[in-house]
Amino acid sequence: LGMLNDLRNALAVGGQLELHYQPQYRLEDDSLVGLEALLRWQHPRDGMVSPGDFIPLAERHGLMATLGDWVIDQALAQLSHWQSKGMPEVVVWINISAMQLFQGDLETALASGLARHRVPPRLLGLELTESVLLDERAGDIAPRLEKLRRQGHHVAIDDFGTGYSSLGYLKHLPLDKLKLDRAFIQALPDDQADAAIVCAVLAMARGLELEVIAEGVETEAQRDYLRAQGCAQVQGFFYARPLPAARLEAQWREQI
Ligand code: G
Ligand code: G
Ligand code: MN
Ligand code: NA
Repeated sequence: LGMLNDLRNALAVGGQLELHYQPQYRLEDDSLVGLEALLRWQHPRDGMVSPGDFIPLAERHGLMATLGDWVIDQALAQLSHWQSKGMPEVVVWINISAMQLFQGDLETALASGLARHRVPPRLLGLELTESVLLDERAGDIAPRLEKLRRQGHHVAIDDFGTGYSSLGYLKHLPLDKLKLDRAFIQALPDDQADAAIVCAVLAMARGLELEVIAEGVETEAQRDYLRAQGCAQVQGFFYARPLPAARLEAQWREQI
């Protein structure tokens, strides 16, 4: 409960939460095409706390709407800042939790943020983890996603392949992109089972006209293998770790 009060305090006082940004590259020409925004909490005593720890806490104790709204606002403020500095257009992808999708008013939070920061919706992508689709409240997720896409957002399924969901949803849900989970990338190119799964997902995605990004690319051999198999995009420590906005921007400037 100490942690919970500390999180409430962090949301109230500001200055402890931060978004870091991890670059996403198109393999065809190594160009920067996107950034994934990842939440970081610098706890005043305990140092960096992982979102894997405090997001579940926020979800259990009714703080997720506030935290999610903060992420939306922060990402849009950053996009607006980069726009005003004339940086090239890239999509910033934020992670959306099940709670945000089913309990809060996500559409309104997004629409008012876009208007306030004067950012076009196509620049803010939404990542939904595959397990969201299994959520018992997910019965009517298709119209929700349809609405978000009508608002102009791109929608990606995060951690694809790890959620125990049936592939049938790919037929019914309006999606733009699959994020192939890093569990399938780690042992490439040697592991024959992972290689078979990755190739099958790439073929399936082509047929369904979905983009694919491979997550967790850590080695040159993994990158080369994914390129040879026609994977469009990659993200991972081989290219860059998630970085604070200012550091990311400095590296980005060197690439353009
Ligand atoms: O960055 P890291 O590996 O520590 O992230 C751990 C988990 O927290 C990942 O599953 C990631 O998707 C999730 N996460 C990171 N930032 C956010 C965020 O802003 N919102 C939500 N809902 N999840 C996030
Ligand atoms: O669940 P999600 O895919 O949003 O999780 C993203 C998390 O994965 C982030 O916390 C990020 O730090 C982490 N991550 C990003 N690239 C790599 C990588 O190449 N290797 C590993 N092990 N983790 C990564
Ligand atoms: Mn993600
Ligand atoms: Na993932």
